[in-house]
Amino acid sequence: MNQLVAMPLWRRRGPIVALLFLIVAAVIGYTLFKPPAATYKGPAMHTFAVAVHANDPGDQLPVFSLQEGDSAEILVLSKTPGMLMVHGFDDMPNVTPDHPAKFNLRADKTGRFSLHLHTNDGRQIEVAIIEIRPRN
Ligand SMILES: [Cu+2]
Repeated sequence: MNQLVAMPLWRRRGPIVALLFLIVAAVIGYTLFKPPAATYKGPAMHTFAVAVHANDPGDQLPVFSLQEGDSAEILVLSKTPGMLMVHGFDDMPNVTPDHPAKFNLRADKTGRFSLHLHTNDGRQIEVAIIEIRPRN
């Protein structure tokens, strides 16, 4: 008599069952212990937009937050003509009521900086705060 026929079904299928068990164990193990999804932590490019308006001391200004190494392009609209400035950064674009400005910034230093408008008639108007945090 054939010995295989005499064996119980689970013994004849032993290698297949073992393989299935290993596959199921691998899937469960991967599901339980898979590493967290990778998150990009490198420099980022940000775009912001703000409208200039005369403000009083104590008024809340918008805060644009960056991390060191990031870049930002800030679209600025103004009814008052003048030159935009952030002390310590190179870009100083002119803005007029007809031509919004794009202020470009590379966050190569950290701290809180004032984006302000030097108006053509000699005033200074605070526009926004740029906050650059150290990269972890
Ligand atoms: Cu200035």
